[in-house]
This record gives sequence, structure tokens and C-alpha cells, in this order.
Amino acid sequence: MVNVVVRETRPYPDQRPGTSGLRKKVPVFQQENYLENFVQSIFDSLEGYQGKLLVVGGDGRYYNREAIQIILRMAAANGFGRVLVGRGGLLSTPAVSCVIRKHAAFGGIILSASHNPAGPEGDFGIKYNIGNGGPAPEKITEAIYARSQVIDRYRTLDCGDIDLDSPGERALGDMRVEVIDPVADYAELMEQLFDFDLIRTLIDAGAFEMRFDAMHAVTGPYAVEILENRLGVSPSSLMHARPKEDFGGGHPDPNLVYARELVDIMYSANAPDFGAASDGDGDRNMILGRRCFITPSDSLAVLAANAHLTPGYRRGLAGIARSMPTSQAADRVADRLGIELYETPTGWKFFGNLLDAGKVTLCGEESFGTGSDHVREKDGLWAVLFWLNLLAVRKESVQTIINAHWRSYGRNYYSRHDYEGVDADGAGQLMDSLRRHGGDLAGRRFGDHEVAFSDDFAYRDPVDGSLSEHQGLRIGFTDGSRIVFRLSGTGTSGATLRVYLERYEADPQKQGLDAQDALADLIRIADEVARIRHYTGREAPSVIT
Ligand code: G16
Repeated sequence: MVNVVVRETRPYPDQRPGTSGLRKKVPVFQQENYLENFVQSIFDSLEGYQGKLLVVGGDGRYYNREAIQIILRMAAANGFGRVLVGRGGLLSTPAVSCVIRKHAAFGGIILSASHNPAGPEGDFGIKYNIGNGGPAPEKITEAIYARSQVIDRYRTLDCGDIDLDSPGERALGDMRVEVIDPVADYAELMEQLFDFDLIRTLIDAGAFEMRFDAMHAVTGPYAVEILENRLGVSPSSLMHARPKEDFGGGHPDPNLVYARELVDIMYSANAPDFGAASDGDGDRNMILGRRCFITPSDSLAVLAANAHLTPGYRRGLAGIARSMPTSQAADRVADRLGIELYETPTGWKFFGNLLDAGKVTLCGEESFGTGSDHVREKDGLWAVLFWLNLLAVRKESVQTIINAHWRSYGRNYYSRHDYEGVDADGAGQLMDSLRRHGGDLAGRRFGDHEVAFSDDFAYRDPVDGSLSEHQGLRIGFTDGSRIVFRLSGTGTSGATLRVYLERYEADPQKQGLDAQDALADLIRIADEVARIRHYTGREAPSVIT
């Protein structure tokens, strides 16, 4: 007989979820009752879950296993009927979404700090996903936070750990825990969306070479099963495919800076035809061709323009959604397809309502996130398979495909400059000052650029009418160029200032520039308007993507 125990606790002031759940340093989570408080606050903010199914999994980072044991005991003590948990505690973020949907679960808990480094001094995170498989909307995350501020007790079981490593079902108090293969449901869904036979033909032909970098994170087992076992990619094409608790000491963020090893291979003399990487929890992707990088914004546009070539999207797209700072490349595709384009704040949670309402099929963000209505999270390997399917159909190189796209639609030169870990007060003052002066920039000239509008982006959800304000300061120019300033909602130390830069070029003769050169004027204007050096004390961004 396992006893339910009620333990007393005291609130922590810092449990407000950010862009994507609660992310903190591991030692913060290891404080007494810190995780327990947040988990109980999640359960206290939900209704009607008694006897229902919960999905639990994480990206395998340090503290994943301990956290899962705590959550399982608490789920049992709070009355869930059954839990599906990935073997070894592993489930990628899109796989959690897939499993929630396929098994009609009440919801799910994901343990991850995404692309942030891991280890005893690294980052950890937790977020709750609702029954549609997507991140809880702000109404729920705010309720969780409110609850965490007054919490005084939590429920758990008085028992030890359960085995997470062998598949099968076991009892935990009155609750059943089933340890599932983390890949199976997800791989089955991918086979429905993409033409695996055709991709296998491309790979078997022998002339096509690729690299996939799992960055020692959760997509390793997914890549082995899907790319290697089902599609015939050679094992040597998979880099860092063994998940590690500290991601091998790396920073599992698939971008030009942190996926350096892959980038160097893709820019070398004998570069493979296709390169891709995914992040800590498997929801982000980076796409590369031979000596060419596809920006996430361009990737969304290319996938949208070519979606009809894949089995899963042959019927066409209902609409496209992108986060506000994402480039307007996808807008041009939507326009030509005669479908709606929605511009949402940063955060995948804002796509959920649009997807559920059938208003959009594809969505994407500049932050290396792309996805569709197949799940309610962005999906790294899905994007890789989508590209492989296009390459197999079009039988052209990545470079040829992107050049043809630009010739047809024009090129949206795009870059994001990040100032990571800057002083939070200085970053706040920068944003306040922009807010005070930014509104009256219309009509002002900076060199050749004239400001058409400037505002603080606000979004009214067309489905539930909710309003989200202060989502980033935009300066739009008369030629369609844009500069956007935002503070990241996912960092764990100091503040991270993000500056997003975009310029449109219709002339094919002028589409071959390096993005930083093409955006040089806007980079100067951004510094002048926001006084970035003054407020951050930094001479240059820490990451340019
Ligand atoms: C999360 C969100 C994304 C967002 C990204 C960056 O991604 O799910 O929607 O674009 O953070 O957010 P921010 O600019 O506020 O740091 P992930 O992959 O970290 O879960």
C-alpha cells in the first residue's frame, strides 16, 4: 500500500513561465520543493484530470530523471489515472505533442531548457502542454504563476523511484505508468507525411551525401531510427547521435555559431549535399546546403511554396503563420497562393489557436522553428524530412532551389543580432527609451531610409480575442525594410537583447550579397536609434544568425 502524503511548502517568487515554460539554472530547481511547488501549481490550475492520461518526457539533460520521478509520484498522488513516459525519460518536444494527440491525453509535461546548455550548473526547464498537444496558452501559464505565489502544500507519494528503462506497464499507487518507445509514434506520423520510398531512392542512389547533427541531444535516437534504419542514411552521416546529460559540454542550439563543426563541414571543399541540425529537445532545425545556409525565414517560405510536392500537404495549405520578427518572405508565398498570412508574437503557443481552428497549416519562426498542423510544437526532424522530400522530388541542389525561390519571389535579406547575458537594467532602459521615443519616428529619414511606422507590437488572437501587448518594438521603413527590438523570454542569466533586421531585394542581380553587407545600413540605424552600445556596454553582438 503506497501512501499519499501532503507536504507543507512556501512559495518562491520567481516561478513565472517565460516564452516557453519555466527555465532556470539547475541549482535553482534543486532548491527544496522548487520543482514540487511548480508541478503542484500546474495541477492546481487544471480541472477534470482525475483518472485521465498524462504524457511525461524530457530531453535527457541533467536532472531529467530525478524530475520525472518527482512528477510521477505527484501525478499519482493528485489523481491522474495513467502516465506515458518515454524510455529513459526521453521524449523530444514534438514527440510529446504527437503522443498527447495520438493517445488523446489530458496533457503533458515536458522537461527541457531547449537549446540552453545543460549539466549541474547548466539550465533546466519545465512546461505544461494541453490536450491539443501544444504549449499551454497564457491564460493557463498565468494561472500557474498565480498559484505558485500562494502555494502552501503539495501532494506526493511516500515511495521510491520506478524503473524508467525497461518498456512496459507498472503501478505507482493507484496510477499506471507505461514506459514507451520514445520514437515509435513519432516515426509513424512522419511516414504518413513524407514520401519515405522516394527519399530512400535519393539516398540509395549513392550520389547524395548528407550530415545530421543531433548535438548529443534528444534527436539522436530519432535520427538513428528514422534516418538510418528507415531511410538508409549511413551511420557516419549522423553526428553526435548519442544523447548526453550535458550535451557533451556543448550548446545544443542549431545555428551558425553553436553548430560550428557541422557548418565547417558544409563549407569545406568536399561538402556534402545537405546538412541539418536539431537542438536539445528536438524542436528546432537548421538547414544547410553545400556552402549555403538557409535562414529559418527562407526555409518556411520554401516549404510553403513547395508543400504540394509532399504527400502530407498535397491538398494545399489553409494559411501560413509566422512570428512577427520572422522575415516577410513567407508573406509573398501566401500572397501568391491566395491564402491568409498571420503575424503572431514570438512563442509557439500563439500558433495553437490558429492551427486548431484550421486557419493555418504551416508556421515558422526566425528562431530556427518550423512546423505544421501535424503536431502543436515546432518540429526539427519534420523540417529535415520535408527538405529531404523536396530534394528527392526536385532533384536539384539546395542552392539551386533557394536561388530559384529568390528569383521568383525576391529575397528578404535577414539577420538577427543577439546581445546575450547583458545587464538586465540596461536592457530594460534601452527598451523603455525606445518605447518613449520610438512612437514618433514616422517620417524621419536615416540616410536613404525613411521610417513609415514605428510601434510596440500587439496581437489580438483572431480565435479567442485575447490581447498580447508589448511584444517587440518595430520600425518599418517605406521600402519594406524593418528593424525589430525585443528582449528574449527564454534566457536564464541577465537579459538578452535581440535585434532583427530585414531588407527586401527584388532584383535577381543584387540577390547574391552576404546578408551582413546587404543589411549594413540597417545595422547602423539600429545602433543609432536604440543606442545599443551605450545601454549594453557591448561593441558587437555575441551571436549573429
Ligand atoms: C522558444 C519558443 C519559440 C521562441 C524561442 C525564442 O523556443 O518556443 O517560440 O521563438 O523560444 O524566444 P525568445 O526570443 O523569447 O528567447 P525554444 O526552442 O527555446 O523552446
